[in-house]
Amino acid sequence: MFTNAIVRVPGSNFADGLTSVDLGVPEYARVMEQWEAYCEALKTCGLIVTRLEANMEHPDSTFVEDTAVLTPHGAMLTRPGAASRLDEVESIAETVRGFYPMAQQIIAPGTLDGGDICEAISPSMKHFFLGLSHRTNEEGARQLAAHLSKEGYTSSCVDVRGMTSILHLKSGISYIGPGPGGEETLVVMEEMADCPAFASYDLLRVSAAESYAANCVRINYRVLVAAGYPNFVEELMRRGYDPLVLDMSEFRKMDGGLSCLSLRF
Ligand code: CIR
Repeated sequence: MFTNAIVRVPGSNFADGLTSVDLGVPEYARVMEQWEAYCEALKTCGLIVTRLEANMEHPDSTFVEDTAVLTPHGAMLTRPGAASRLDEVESIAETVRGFYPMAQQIIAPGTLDGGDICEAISPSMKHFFLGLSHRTNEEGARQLAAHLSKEGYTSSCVDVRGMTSILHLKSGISYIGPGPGGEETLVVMEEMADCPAFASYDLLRVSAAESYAANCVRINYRVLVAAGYPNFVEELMRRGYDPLVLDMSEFRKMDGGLSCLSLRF
């Protein structure tokens, strides 16, 4: 069960952040509307939400997930792979250390974005998938794996560098935990569904047409899902999950998804 979340208010220069997609310029009023709805959803899931002020020096800094990896045992501050995002970590470190005084940090030449780290933790599962991407390198993954191993977690790398349609590992997969029948469920986009690393999981395949929906977030008894993907929502419900649908159109324009807007712990 999660009890807390850290979020950061999007700055009015949000549209100046990095993007690889051509979906238009985010409209700030709608960004804020969608972001407030997201924060409300976190509260609906039972979380206490710590809200950080907008950081105008870093337009991507509302994507707080990329700056830390938090587990029930400890924290690792990251070293983001995009140069423009490196200093975001400094601006969140104090808040993270308030919850995790012993927080560690990825050091150079390692790079790592939290969006590449997919935890699969349940009473019977203590594993992390570490995505190797254009943001997270082998050294970053090695440092995190060593840290997680001390905390009693296993981990394995999944190379997504050849997948041009996704930025991070979690753009393509999400662990949504045990379903009502106890099945360990991994949501996967079609392109990644045959990856041998996922063979022991109960896979919920997301069709190519609904690929963006693969970035969803299980929080306690709910699953946050992006609006506009009815087949995925139907399949989640059929399996006994309780989806909470949120409009993500403005964040998607900047390569953002549901998981990247918060750190949950
Ligand atoms: C970036 O390119 O870094 C941001 N515009 C989007 C980051 C999304 N983060 C995530 O999915 N964890």
